Amino acid sequence: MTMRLGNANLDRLPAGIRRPVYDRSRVTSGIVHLGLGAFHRAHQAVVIDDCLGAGSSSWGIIGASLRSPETRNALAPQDHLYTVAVRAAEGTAHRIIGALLDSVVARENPAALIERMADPAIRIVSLTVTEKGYCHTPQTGDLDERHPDVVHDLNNIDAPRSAPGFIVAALARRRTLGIPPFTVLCCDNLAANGHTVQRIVTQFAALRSKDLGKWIADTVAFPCTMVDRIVPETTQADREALAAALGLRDAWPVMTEPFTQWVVEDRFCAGRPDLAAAGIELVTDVKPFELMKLRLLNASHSALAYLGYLAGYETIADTMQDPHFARLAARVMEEAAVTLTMPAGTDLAAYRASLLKRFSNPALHHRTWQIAMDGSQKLPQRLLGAIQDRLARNLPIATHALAVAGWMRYVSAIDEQGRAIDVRDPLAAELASLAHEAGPVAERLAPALLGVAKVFGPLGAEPRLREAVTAALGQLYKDGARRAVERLVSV
Ligand code: CS2
Repeated sequence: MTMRLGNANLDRLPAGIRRPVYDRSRVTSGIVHLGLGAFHRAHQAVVIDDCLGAGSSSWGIIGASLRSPETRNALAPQDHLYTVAVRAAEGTAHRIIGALLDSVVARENPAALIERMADPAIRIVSLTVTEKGYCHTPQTGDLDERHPDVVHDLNNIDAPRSAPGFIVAALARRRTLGIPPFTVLCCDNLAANGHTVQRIVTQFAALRSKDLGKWIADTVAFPCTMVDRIVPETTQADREALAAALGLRDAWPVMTEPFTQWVVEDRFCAGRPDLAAAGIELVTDVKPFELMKLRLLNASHSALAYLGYLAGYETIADTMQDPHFARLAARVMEEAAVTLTMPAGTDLAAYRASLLKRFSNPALHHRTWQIAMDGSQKLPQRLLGAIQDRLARNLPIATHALAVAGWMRYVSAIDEQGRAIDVRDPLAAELASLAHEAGPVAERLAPALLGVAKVFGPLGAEPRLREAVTAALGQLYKDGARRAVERLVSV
């Protein structure tokens, strides 16, 4: 049986494989990361690995999974080392990351996580808990005070479940002990992510005590960030291919693309690693980067995911092989582009072209189903903001409307062949029941779903949106996604 990756056998790796260039035993922890998924491990942890290599040795990462023990169970027996496989058409490059020093599972021992977060050595708490992990209303960006995890956490302040619950518990502990606060660094695709998380956390804290809410608002930094790297879920086949390449077994490697970008607002309250040394863009205003990414990359990604799934495509790369769908992605970007002010130094045409190329990467097996997940949390910042801005200028919204209609058809949970769709979304049950009541009739289903205020807010009542989405959904029911996309891009 192949030996397991670990500190003791790094020197057995084939010569071409990058590995930590620093002495891991001398690295101390400075960051607690909540949400130890593949994205964090392929993105921020790689940057921190570079920082450690460049001498910032007090910024190692303690990773926390909020619920599942799977990642910890996979990584602990291999000294928290893991492989990042960077895949391109030309081949795969492997790199072993050493930045993750330890991991905890919050569900098993919430007190242990709070204690780690309250440790004065920890100066940053970063997060990738996905959009739904913030217990907020995506439409407004406010804490959802009736969210079951929020209710739970307010009743169990020392044994929370949610990310905001842990942050508030740890900050409260630090305040009591006279330890200065850490920076909260959100790395999820939320609109104005730092500001949004600041609002959520201070609202949560104020429900515990006004003073605590004020102390957090006054002393904690919540920088905004734009994060970008495509990281599909790791499969069993990926693990096997990797073992063959490494000669060692890695229970949970992560698969990604060559491109990576992290733009960070340079506002930290307790120091930070030398991110510039790792090539990270530190800026005073992340907004133009964030809007560019959400409205160009994520919007077209979601459009490809819903409509591609309905058309029977398994992955984004498969979907992009269909020239009509490749044009659909370009069209979404064209519609969104006029709503953007591009960041200084970024060329719109080159950015768009690079997205189309990244989506077409044949070496990435990025499932349309994976991206289709949690649409109720993603639509506002990806599609609805651009729709709102275009309507304000009286511009047509046909492509965005087709994407929204694709989401509607998808969350109705029955595909074009009459088979069930495994819809994963916090609102899945509510959406499916609305769809069931309305039946497969665009004139009924579109207004019913546009009425879901948590997703659409007042925009849902806008007649031009209703009309465009109803027409697009009608097309999807009549002709199917493939024909509807073809027709849209042919005019
Ligand atoms: C994707 C993103 O799953 C999704 O919704 O659109 O995870 C996307 O791959 C990343 O944001 C790319 O940076």
